[in-house]
Amino acid sequence: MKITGVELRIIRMPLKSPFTTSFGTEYDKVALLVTVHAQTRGPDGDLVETVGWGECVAMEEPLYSAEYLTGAAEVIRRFLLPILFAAGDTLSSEKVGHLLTPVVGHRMAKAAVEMAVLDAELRARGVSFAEHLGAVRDRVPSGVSVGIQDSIPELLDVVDGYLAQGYVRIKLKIRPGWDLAPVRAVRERIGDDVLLQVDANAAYTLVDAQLLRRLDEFGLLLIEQPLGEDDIRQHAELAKLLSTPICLDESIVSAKAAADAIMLGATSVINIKPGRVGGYLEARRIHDLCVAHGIAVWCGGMLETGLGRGANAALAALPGFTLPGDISGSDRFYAQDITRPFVVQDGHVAVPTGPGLGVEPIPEILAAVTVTTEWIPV
Ligand code: NPG
Repeated sequence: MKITGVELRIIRMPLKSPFTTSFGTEYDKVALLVTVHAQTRGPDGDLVETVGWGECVAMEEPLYSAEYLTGAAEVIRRFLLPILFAAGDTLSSEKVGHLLTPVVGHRMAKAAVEMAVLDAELRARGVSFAEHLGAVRDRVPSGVSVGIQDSIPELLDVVDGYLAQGYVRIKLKIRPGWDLAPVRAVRERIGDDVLLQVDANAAYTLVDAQLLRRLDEFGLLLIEQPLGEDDIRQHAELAKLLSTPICLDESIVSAKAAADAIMLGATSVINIKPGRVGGYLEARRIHDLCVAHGIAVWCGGMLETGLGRGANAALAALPGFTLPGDISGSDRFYAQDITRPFVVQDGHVAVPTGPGLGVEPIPEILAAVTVTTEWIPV
């Protein structure tokens, strides 16, 4: 495959309601889309034009991770694309990660570029993401992430609403001052049978171990990323004190980091986010590693548009994804998605079956949310 040009596009989509986590409140989703235009050789040797879409999950500000949106655009434009352009017609999706190794870090930027190349390649071959990655299911259970609310009654109303829509697992965002009381109230309201987990987004330190231990009484599926991104050893210490399983998110930036965290006893469940780990192919490697170690995995979410949501659903259909992911319906965040919407039916989201991502932006809707576009010729 040979890239002939790339478009970088920034879009802004209003959220239906503000989304508050321990690191801030989002009112809009700003996303960077990467469209790769390429040529491949068809089965009879003809040149075939193909287009692939990638979505970069970096947020506007570096609060969840060191990467941020306009920084990712700069890295893609200035450092990543020249490497892929130089590969000429020897490029393939499997080579992208390796070719980009000289650039240190910037995994979200790399993931977006690899996703677009993979999509272009698979569309040309008529193969879906799900089939390529090794999916074994045609639908995946849908969990929902509930942001920090202004009051416990409001939280209970929001949770009731999601359960009525069929979500099979509730994840509550927590932070110091919004932890034991909301979790207790929700557990009492929903009963013991509904899957419930919490996500601290690195808001605590090991000094809070006694407080976090009090979450054990609520029968949580897991506690996600209680401590800092680089606190792997401290997570291992915390794991000895809690009966609630620890699940790492921010700390797992690669298959190597996952291997270290598993061997240190820092995590017994892993949230796999393709953007955070550098792409869907590294995400699959982490899945394989976790299956080998008996570590449960689930697919995280970063408020993706239908593009990333479709790819995440495909990944979550791999056999090791035994827990419901943060793969909600498009209407969890957006009045209108840029692709056909993903809907939750019987608590599940269907895995796209068409070539590549199996979904594409609807031109008028995409145009309406576009802030900037930039064409980068080879
Ligand atoms: O359903 O897409 C979703 C959101 C799930 O809570 C969610 N994501 O920490 O996992 C997280 C959180 C997040 C969102 C993190 C955006 C970073 C950016």
